[in-house]
Amino acid sequence: MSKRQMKRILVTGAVGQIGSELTMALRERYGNDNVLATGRKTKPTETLRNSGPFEFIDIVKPETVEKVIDDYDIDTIFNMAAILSAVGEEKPSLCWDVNINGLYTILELARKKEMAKVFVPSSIAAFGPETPRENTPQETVLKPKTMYGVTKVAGELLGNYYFKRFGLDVRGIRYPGIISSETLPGGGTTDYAVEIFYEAIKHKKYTCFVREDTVLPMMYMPDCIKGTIDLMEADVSMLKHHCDFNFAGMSFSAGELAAEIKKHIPEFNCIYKPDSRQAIADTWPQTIDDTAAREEWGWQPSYDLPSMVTDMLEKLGKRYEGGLLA
Ligand code: AKB
Repeated sequence: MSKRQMKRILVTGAVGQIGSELTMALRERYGNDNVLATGRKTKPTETLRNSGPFEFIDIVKPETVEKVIDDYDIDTIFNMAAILSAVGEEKPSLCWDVNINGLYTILELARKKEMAKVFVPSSIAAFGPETPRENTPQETVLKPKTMYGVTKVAGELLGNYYFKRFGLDVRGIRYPGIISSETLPGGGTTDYAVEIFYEAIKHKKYTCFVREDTVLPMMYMPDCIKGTIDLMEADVSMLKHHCDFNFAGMSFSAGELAAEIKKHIPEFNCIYKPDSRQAIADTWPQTIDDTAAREEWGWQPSYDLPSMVTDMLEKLGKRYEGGLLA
């Protein structure tokens, strides 16, 4: 296993919720011109477009990926392009195509071109109803009941296989629900934990699509970005795991989140009308044991529920006042 550094980075799914902020953080760290942002069809924001290179690609069309890898002399890929859990249940075939065939394209190109590193995100969706829901262990039952979860388990196994079989340095994290103020998530089960902020500021009310007592693991974006980059920069000799790190920030119920927002916006009212996403949430863990991440690469989150809510409301509030959000 080589210990090559990341120098010329490709981010797929760079217009998405995590990809957009990850790209900006990587540009700050590795230089704007060294981080190529790519998307499939959504137009990038001006910030993303003007701060460094941007190209449209489709990860299920290998030739479009290979072209940008060659044109930009890429040695590292953060594969953030994905179909999330709720859309994955509506379109299972698309979910498989993007999350598995797309990932295979990325791993094969990375192997053939002897790249330094590849980041492959997994998710708490890799777990299922047979998994212990409290303090979910690192090594446990992986029997997801969604297509998204199936692709996440297969992605972890595939990444670990490429590491062992071909010596490709593939790394990955099981992301919880990610809460952020820059780009809205799309098509996930944990999206309510972001939408609630926009609606609380704009309309002082929100209809939540999971029950009030639904507890899920969540994380604030600054922690998510820091953890992702820290894992990728960790010395490979310290890692016993590779593509399947449990990764925890905080856990709270939808009702606890609404109550915390209400402390800042007393008029805010949240009502609960569970839809089909409730059944997905009910198969996922409530709290996560991330000892392996802490021990192997020093993971330590900074935000808890009160500090995350304060920061989110401050950031979104400023964007509304500045007319940046409609
Ligand atoms: C989703 O809800 O599908 C994602 C995830 C937890 O992976 N946010």
